Amino acid sequence: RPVPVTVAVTGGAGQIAYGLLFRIASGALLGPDTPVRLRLLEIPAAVAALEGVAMELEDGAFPLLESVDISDDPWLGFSGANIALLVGARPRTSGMERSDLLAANGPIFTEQGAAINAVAADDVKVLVVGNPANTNAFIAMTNAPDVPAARFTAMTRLDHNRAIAQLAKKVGAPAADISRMTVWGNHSATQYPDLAHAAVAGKPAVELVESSWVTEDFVPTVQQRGTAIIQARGASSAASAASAAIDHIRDWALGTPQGDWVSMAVPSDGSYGVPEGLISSFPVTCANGEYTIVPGLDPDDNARARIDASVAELVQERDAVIDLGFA
Ligand code: NAX
Repeated sequence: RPVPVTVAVTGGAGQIAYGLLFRIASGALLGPDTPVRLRLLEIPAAVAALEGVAMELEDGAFPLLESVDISDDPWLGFSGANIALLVGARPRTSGMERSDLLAANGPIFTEQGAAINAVAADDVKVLVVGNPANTNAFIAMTNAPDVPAARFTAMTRLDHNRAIAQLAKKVGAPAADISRMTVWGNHSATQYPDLAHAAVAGKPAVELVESSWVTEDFVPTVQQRGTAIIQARGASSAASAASAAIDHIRDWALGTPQGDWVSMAVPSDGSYGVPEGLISSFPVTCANGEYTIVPGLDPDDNARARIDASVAELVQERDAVIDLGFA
């Protein structure tokens, strides 16, 4: 019988987790042969609700689900974790500036980074979903000096999937026909969804759509999609975010298809002029449990300016959390 994988999930009683946990339990994360041990983390006020989620997981009688442990202590919750999904975060409430959000989340990701450093498995892979995701991941990474920095990533896969969906709809092709989509920068409205290298059934996407559609429709629609979902649903994206988190980890662990790539926010190695160590979204390929930033793309002047603007925002966020003493 294969060795079970321990998956820690924070924000276990939240709405993304409610979509995420049942798919993990069903085998969607690591395939139908890998048993899973879930460790769910919450704040004390939400532990009762988390007990309810754990009861429902039990009631699923999932053949692959070996155990479910719940805790409000990161030093227990991340113990032995091979995969850590940092979904819980302090939400932005009305009147809160972005700087307030950084300050509110700093202590959470400082503590969780330290706990991962101390008690997670040696091979731990970390995905931060909770916003501001890139900078929260930066804080966690900085507070985990013994874990290789490359293991700390943030989620732009939902943006990537949204971009694929928009292009697929535009050209009337199934999403499965779209390859080499790219999202650059921050998971925020400054992100740059870039279809310069995207293909539809192997054909360059730029030959199939008008450039005015790209600038006036595609890019703003992807950037504003989160807001559109909130307006329509009265709540932020949850099931689609959960699905994107599954995609991110599955591809990182099991590999990307030949000839395709995905978008992940990862610590920069200096590629594409992104300052080293900044957690920014890049096109990456994955194999053998590791990702590699796709080399040698040549962003045109417009793309360059868009990437630079998003990276400048990330630099500001990084400097703000360093000033606040979180990194
Ligand atoms: P919810 O408010 O439904 O759930 C969050 C849960 O996290 C709550 O139950 C809360 O008690 C818990 N939590 C807060 N602090 C915690 C801590 N220190 N340890 C453990 N648990 C803690 O939010 P949900 O809709 O699930 O969204 C979660 C996060 O994902 C938010 O920050 C949200 O902004 C972010 N998102 C990120 C996306 C991305 O693409 N990167 C897209 C979706 C989503 O907006």
